[in-house]
Amino acid sequence: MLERVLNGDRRALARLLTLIENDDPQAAALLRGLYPHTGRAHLIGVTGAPGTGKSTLVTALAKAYRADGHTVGIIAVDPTSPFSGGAILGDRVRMRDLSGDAGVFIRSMATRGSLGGLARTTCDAARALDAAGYAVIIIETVGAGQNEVEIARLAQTTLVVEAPGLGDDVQAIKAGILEIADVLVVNKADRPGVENTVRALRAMLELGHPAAREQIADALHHRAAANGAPAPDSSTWIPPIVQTVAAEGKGIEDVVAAVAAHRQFVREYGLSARLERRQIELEVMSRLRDRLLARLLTALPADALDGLVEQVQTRTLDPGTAVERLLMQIETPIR
Ligand SMILES: Nc1nc2c(ncn2[C@@H]2O[C@H](COP(=O)(O)OP(=O)(O)OP(=O)(O)O)[C@@H](O)[C@H]2O)c(=O)[nH]1
Ligand SMILES: [Mg+2]
Repeated sequence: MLERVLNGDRRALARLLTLIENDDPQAAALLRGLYPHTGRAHLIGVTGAPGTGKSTLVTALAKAYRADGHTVGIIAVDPTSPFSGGAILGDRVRMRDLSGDAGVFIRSMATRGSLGGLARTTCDAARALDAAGYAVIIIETVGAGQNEVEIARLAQTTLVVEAPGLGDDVQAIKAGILEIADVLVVNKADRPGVENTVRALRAMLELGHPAAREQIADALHHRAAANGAPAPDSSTWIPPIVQTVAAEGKGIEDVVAAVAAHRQFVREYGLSARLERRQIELEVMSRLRDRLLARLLTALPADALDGLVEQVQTRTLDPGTAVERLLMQIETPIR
């Protein structure tokens, strides 16, 4: 199966993705074998509020990359619920233009209720596509929750998609989603109010550099210091704002150019290795946390929480002490 995935066998790849999604032990073994063959694809994250046109944009981007001769893998993440089959179906319909193209592989992933596991599952799925040889991998997620931020961290370039007339132009900004943007796409530029959206985003960018930018600036500063020169002002990546009408394929080449410019910037300043290192650190820690938590929880008796919750509710116990009591019940060593 490993060989078949590496050779780009679509059925083997689909099967592997199912194993990954189901957290099957076989997936771990296969991923171990695939790992040395990963790290070649360019991962692009696409996120934003529901209905901003992400899937339409992803489809248009995939077509553009195909026209340039690149193979494209698409992962549409649906974190909402196991009952949102409709949304997934919608994506399939929207992306049907791409079906029949052997150079494109599309997969929808759902959480199946495993909170926190979604980022890991998506990461593994992206690795599978990477090992299977897809040159560009696009990951679409909805919204601005912790899951999306974590998923965006997997990507080398993250696009945040906004659209005019969603009622509240600063909605996404409040959720902190701008901090993860490498490229800001204002889609539905054919709609009224597009200038307001662009203006609001520009004002936000001018308010200062969010955390992610500081990290890059920090890396640049170290590099400049090593060369005995102060860091140049042009060395901070400011996310460009690109307007598109994804439904009509307008502005797509500008998005492709912005993604390429971001990639070039990251390479030019020697940031790729640094950012990857940081991503790996976060991933290993997050996997460790998940595993430790799962192990500790299985060590607890099934009814351990019930009595304690009642005591906390009746104010005979405080939550901190309740946790101490739970810890005392975990006798199994961690390993
Ligand atoms: N007017 C206009 N409509 C667009 C444009 N791009 C997409 N749409 C429409 O907007 C609707 C939502 O598009 P999707 O691509 O499904 O949006 P999405 O962000 O993927 O939606 P979710 O995945 O459900 O969050 C569809 O009816 C699209 O046809 C655009 O540039 N202009
Ligand atoms: Mg979508």
